[in-house]
Parts: sequence; structure tokens; C-alpha cells
Amino acid sequence: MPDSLPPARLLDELDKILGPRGLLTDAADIAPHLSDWRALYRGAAFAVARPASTEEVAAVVRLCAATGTPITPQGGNTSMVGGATPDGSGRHLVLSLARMNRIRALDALDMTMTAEAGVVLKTAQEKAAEAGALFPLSLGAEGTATIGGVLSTNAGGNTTVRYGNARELMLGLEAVLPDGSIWNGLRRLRKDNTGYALRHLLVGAEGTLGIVTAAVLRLFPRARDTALAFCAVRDEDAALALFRRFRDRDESAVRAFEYMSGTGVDFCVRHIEGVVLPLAERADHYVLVDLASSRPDAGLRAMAESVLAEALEAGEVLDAALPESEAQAQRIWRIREEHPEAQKREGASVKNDVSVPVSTVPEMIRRCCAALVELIPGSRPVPFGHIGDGNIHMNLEQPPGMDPAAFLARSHDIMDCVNAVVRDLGGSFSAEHGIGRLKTDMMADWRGGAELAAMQAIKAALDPRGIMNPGKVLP
Ligand code: FAD
Ligand code: 2HG
Ligand code: ZN
Repeated sequence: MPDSLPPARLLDELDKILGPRGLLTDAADIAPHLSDWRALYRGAAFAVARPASTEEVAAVVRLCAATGTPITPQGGNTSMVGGATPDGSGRHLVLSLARMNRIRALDALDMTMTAEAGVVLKTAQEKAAEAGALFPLSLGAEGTATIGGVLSTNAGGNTTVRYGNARELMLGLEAVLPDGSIWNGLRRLRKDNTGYALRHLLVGAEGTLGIVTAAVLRLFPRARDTALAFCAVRDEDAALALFRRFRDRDESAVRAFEYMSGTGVDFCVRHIEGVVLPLAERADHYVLVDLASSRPDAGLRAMAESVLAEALEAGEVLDAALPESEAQAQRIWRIREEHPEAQKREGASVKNDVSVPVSTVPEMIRRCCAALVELIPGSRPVPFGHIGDGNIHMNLEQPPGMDPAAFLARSHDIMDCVNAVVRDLGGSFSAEHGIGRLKTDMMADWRGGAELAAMQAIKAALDPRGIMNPGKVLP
């Protein structure tokens, strides 16, 4: 194979590997693959490859390696950091895993499920449930995000507080490396100390070290008792105090513990049909606590009522609603899950997916809110998210009436403003969404020196031609 091929020859070769169902070249078919959920980026690609098997992925990657063709891997394309969007050169091939969507195996004794990369997260949850088990990873984009995507970003979400990030939910991996070789690491082992943990290198690599084609996922016993509470709390400290109360009572029962500001909940009520505040009065701070146990007699509702009564007495909780039905519970969860969509509808917003030590979350929120309003008077901070993990989405909504483009032109000032506080508290500038192309310029500053040098050496060793998702993660 020559070092590069004219586009028509390259398409011929791809067509031979993939067939007509596996290759999109029509501008209208390609268009949805060229922009991101946030509409921050618009890229170009000469084609979208849609392989149906690991062997087809490998053949495509071998062709790209031989011809120096850059590949942008793509799952559900829900990245919050432009990770799955190609650059504007038109030289990229988008490689979508959407057709690799089989559950290859499910073992109720091993408590594992082997799923291909293109399996949608919600489908994986449903398949586990059909087998009487639980795949606990849960996030707002679960109806679209894929197993390959959640592993490649090491996604977090609502249940990290109990089950860990995507990384902790994976036992084995199958991947195509940048030279086109297939690595079959689909081991269902709970213990396997055999050299460098290659699987953990690929998890969170955002497609820069290879293509994830399948994974062995950990399953858990399903919940047989649950309880949910939506609470108005006095302030950020009270939110954390309530987290501690629940954790002290029964840490294993806390499946999710989420914080929302009054501003964010107001946006949801205003913009999302069917969302109503389940409390008599608006508050400035809310918490959603979700409890679950595999024991049918865990008595979680009574436990929630007792903890909330103590917190009411202490003045931490101002009011609380406990749903009486599954339908009511789902309506309450929507208030939290619709936060990203409601912020989109309210206008332009800048996201800051940051983490700090859990104990410093209240200070982080207060300092960031004050600094942001000083930076852009009239702007509206919308902190919300996974307070139990110390991961707050410290987002900023534009001032009403301001030109959205003028507001977005300040994005980097806004991110710098939040990051200064986060750094001071020993936090991270990217908690769960990754680096993508949005945050590459922060890497040298935050991860420079030996850490970044080691990452660059790993990248150069595995992908010497730099074809795997160039322009992402590393500066
Ligand atoms: P894509 O967006 O397609 O890709 C993400 C990255 O992974 C890209 O760099 C891509 O190149 C790479 N990639 C994708 N598939 C593969 C593969 N098979 N092999 C190698 N590389 C691959 N994230 C959270 O962590 N927690 C949340 O709570 C959360 N909530 C969200 C809510 C909404 C409404 C939205 C839109 C997004 C949310 N996200 C959240 C972000 C996003 O859903 C996650 O990052 C998710 O893991 C991406 O999955 P995906 O299949 O869409 O991947
Ligand atoms: C969430 O927790 C997601 O809902 C999205 O991580 C966060 O929109 C955001 O900033
Ligand atoms: Zn989140």
C-alpha cells in the first residue's frame, strides 16, 4: 500500500472492506457525524465508516495506518468536549461503532456481560435487568451514549458515588490498536495481575490509543428496595451535611446524591414540559438522594424519613418530597436529568466540569459564583451535579439579553476563572467529561512535566503516525 492514496482509491479500498451498508459518503448522511451535542464544533470528513465486526474495524485501521489517514472514532456522539468531532481539514475518516451493537454473552453467576462497543448504554442496562441483574452506570445521555464511548471517556454520572466510574465497571476489553492489530483482552477475571493493565490505558484515552470494539462489564444484584427524596436544603454546607448523615447511616444504600441550585431547577421548570417543583416553595439549593438495596427488607423509606427528620430538626433540610409511585420517582429524576437541556434552551452557557475534595465543595461553589458574577455582571451561575463525588458542573448562563456570541467569546475567561478556584482547592479541571478538543490547551499547565511527557511517550509508542483521533487530549 502506498504511503498515501488519492481519495477515490481510498474510498474504493474502504468499500471493499465495508460494503455499501458500512460506508457513508453522501454529504447529508455524513452531516450528523460532523458536529457535537453542544454545537461548539463543526468538522469535515471524507466518509463515515460503519464496520459491523472487529475484523472490519481492524481492516479499516490497517488501511488508515498504511496511508496515514486520520481516524475520528465515534459512538453516540454525545461528547461534551468535542471529542468525537473531526477537525475541518476533511482528511479524517469518522469511524462509527454504531453497527457493532451485539450483546455477545451474559453470565449471571460470573455477573458479567460482554457487550460490543456500539451497544447503547440504556440497552446494556435493559439487558442486564432482563437477566435479573443490574448494570449501574447511569447518565442523562444513556439513551444515545454507547459502551465504547462511556469506556473511552471513563464516564461518571449519577451512580459513581456507589459503583465508581466506567473504569471500575470493566473487567476486560477487546480493541483494535493503531497499527490495525486486534487485542483480545475479553477476560472475565476479577483478579489478573499480568503486567501493565492495557485495558486501563485504553479506558479514558478518548480514542487516541485505539478503538474499543467490545468489553466485559461487571454486573451487580438488582435493587429490591428503593427510596428517593427531593429536598430543599439551607445551603451548600447543609447539602454536604445531609450526604454525611445518609452515608453514616448506611453508606452502601446511597446510590446517587445530587446537588442542584435554585437557578438550575427554575430553568427546568420554565423550559421542560412536564417538570414541576414537587415542593410548596422555591429554594436556592436542592438535593436529590436516591437509595437502593438488594435486600427486599432494607426499610429504605423509613430510613430516609428518619434521616430527613433529623436534618429538618437541625435546620439543614427545609422541606422534602418522597414519591409514592415509580411514575412520581421518574418525574423527580427528570428535574435533575433535564439540567443540560434546560440550560441550552435558556441561552448560551459555558460548562465547567470540575472536581474538588468533597469537603471543599461548598467553598468552591461560593467562591466560583462570586468570581463569575464579578467577571460578567448579570451572568447566572448554575452549579449542579454529583456532589457526593466532589464533581460539580460549575456552569455559567449568559446574562438575559446579552448577545450569545459575545458571551461565548468569554468562554476561556470563564473557564480560567473557575479553574483558578479549583486549582487552589486541589481539584481537577475535568472530572468526568474528558479533554476532547475543548481542553487540550489546559493539559500543559495542569499535567505538564513528567506526567504529560509519559503520556506523550505512550502515544508515540502505540500510535507513531498519530492517526488515532489527532488533536484530542494531548496538546
Ligand atoms: P462519543 O461522544 O461518540 O465519543 C466520546 C469520545 O470517545 C470521543 O473522543 C470518541 O472519539 C471516543 N470514542 C467513542 N467510541 C469509541 C470507541 N469505541 N473506541 C475508542 N474511542 C471511542 N458524561 C458523564 O461522564 N457523566 C454524565 O452524567 C454525563 N451526562 C451527560 C448528559 C447529556 C445530556 C449529554 C449530552 C452528555 C453527557 N455526558 C456525561 C457526556 C457523554 O455522554 C459521555 O462522555 C459519554 O461517555 C460519551 O459516549 P458516546 O458513545 O456518545 O461517545
Ligand atoms: C450531567 O451530570 C452531565 O448532567 C452534563 O454531566 C453536565 O451539562 C452539563 O454541564
Ligand atoms: Zn455529570
